Formats: sequence, structure tokens, C-alpha cells
Amino acid sequence: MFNQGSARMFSRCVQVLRRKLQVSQVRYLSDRGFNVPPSAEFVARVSGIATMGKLPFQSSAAGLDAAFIGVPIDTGTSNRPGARFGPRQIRSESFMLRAYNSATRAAPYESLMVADIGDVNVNLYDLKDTCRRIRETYREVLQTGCIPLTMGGDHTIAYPILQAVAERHGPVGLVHVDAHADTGDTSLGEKIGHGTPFRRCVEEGLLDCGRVVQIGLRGTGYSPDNYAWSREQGFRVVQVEECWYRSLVPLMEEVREQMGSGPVYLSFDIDALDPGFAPGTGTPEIAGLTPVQGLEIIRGCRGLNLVGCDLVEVSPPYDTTGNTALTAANLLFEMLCVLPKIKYYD
Ligand SMILES: [Mn+2]
Repeated sequence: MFNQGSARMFSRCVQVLRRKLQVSQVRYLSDRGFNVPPSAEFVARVSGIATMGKLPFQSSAAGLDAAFIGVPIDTGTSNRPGARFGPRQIRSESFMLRAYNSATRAAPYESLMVADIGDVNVNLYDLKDTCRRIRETYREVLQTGCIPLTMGGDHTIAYPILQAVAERHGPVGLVHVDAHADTGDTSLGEKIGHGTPFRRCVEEGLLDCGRVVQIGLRGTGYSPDNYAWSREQGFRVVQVEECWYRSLVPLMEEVREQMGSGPVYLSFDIDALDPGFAPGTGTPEIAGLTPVQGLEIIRGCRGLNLVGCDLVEVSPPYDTTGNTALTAANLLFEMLCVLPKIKYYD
């Protein structure tokens, strides 16, 4: 006979069994009611459908605190193509990710409901129409209160994403990590491309310009002061030479002060990293940041009021080892680990 007590016991046993068995392909919920990816202790790392971090896929952002979302375009790129394959390669390499951050002791899957919500249905033949599709998709995502963690795609996508973000939050602070300022006016006569998104954002009042920092800028320029326009807008520009040979922990203390408590968007172009570490990208520049400095920047965003993050410009055809996409997957996990309301173990 089943009384209430034994029914509870039975349900508890099923839960424990389910955790112990963890049959391949089965996504499960933890006792706490959050999505938790299956552990490679029990489910072969290489098995399963390639969602980001092996999280469940769901088709909308409803009910989520944060969502991974892909924007597979490279039609805005000026040099090497291939970033349209970025989201799927990042997902593939993300199978190495585990559930906890060993360094910061963040436990994202004990505090937020997270899933992979697939890709924006882009138009590969029309970049402006793609921007419209991105804007409309992000509007819907943001309406649910979900924080988007975007896998690019070339950097053009930051413009329509920030249009949707500013519509919801007002002008935002921006932590922009990149080899390039991406503040060009036009390229080949075109206003929309991966070298112009932040100029468009400023023109439309999407950024709180005193709360913008650009980190890692370098390379040859079209004029002696390639970053004059950024500085004129009130951006803080941290050229890569200021980053060489040093920890960026002190810089990030200043960045946190600059950002204050207002909403902040984090946009990380993988080409900020040295091409020795991340060769799979569209417009590489030598003498870049190290992966360690990349981690210091993202971990230094802990405590900010982050309302969205992206990791862009991974180009798998130039990523012969997969390490660029692997780095991108890890950086995206680190972004998840610094979102507001994340639980940390002491
Ligand atoms: Mn960029």
C-alpha cells in the first residue's frame, strides 16, 4: 500500500536513480528545478546533440534567466569569412565545459535557469534584413526578462542587439574587448558592417558614452590617431600596449567604478586575443591579449549589472585545431558565471 510518506520516498528514489543512471540523450532537471547539463562522469562527453554546454534546447526564452543564442552570419566581415559557422563550432567545443567554475566557485546551474535557444533565422543575402531579424528576435528574448549570451557571428550583430537592449534598458554601459574599435563610419560606402556597429550605436543614443571602455585595441590605422573618435565620444580607450606584461585585475577595478550600478553590455571579439591563441577569426592583429587576461576581464565584470553579453568573430575554417572555438566556449561560460544573481560557494 502506498501512503503519502512512501510515495514521497518512491519519488525521491526515482530522482536518485535518474541521477545515477543518466541515460545518454536524457536532459534532466536538478532537485532545485534548474536546468543542469549531464556530467561527463556519467554521460560520454561526445554523445548528444550539440547544444551550448549540453544544456537543454528550447525554442523560446520563456522561463529562462539566461539563454545562449547563436547569430550565424559573416556577411558583415571585411576579410576572412567563416564566422557564420561560429555558433555551431562553439557549441561543439563546449562539450568540454563542466558545471562549476573551479577558480571563482560560481555555480551557475544552481542559481539560474539556462538553456540554448538556438539561432536567429538570419538572411545571408541581405545584411540589413538580417539586422532587422536580430533586433526583432532580441526584443522578444529581452521581453521575457532573459539575459542573452550571444555566440557570433561577425561583430555587425552587436548593433541590432544593442538596439533591442537599449529599447528595454535605456542607454547602456559597454565593456568592449576587441583588437578594433569598430567605430568606422562607412566601409566601401556601406554603413552596416563589422567595422561600424559602435558608431551606429552612438548615433542612435544606445550607449551611455561615459560608461564605455574599449580594451585591447591595436594594429595599423587609417590615421595617426585611430581612436580619436572613440575618445571624443567620452569612451575610455585601453590600447593593448597598456595591457602588455601585466595583470588586468587593477584595470577592471577602475572599469567597475566607471560602470557603476547601471545596465552594462559586454561585447567580446575573439580577435582581442592574440592570434597565436585564437587564430580562427576574420581580421587578426598581432600582439594581442592572452587568454589569462581575457579571463581577468570577464571575471572582473562580476558585480556589474550585466544585461547581455556576446562573443563574436570565431571563424572555424581558420581554426584548424578547434582551440579558438574552445576558448570562445570557455569565455561564454565565464560570462554566464558573472551574471547578476549567480551563486558562489565561499
Ligand atoms: Mn570587433
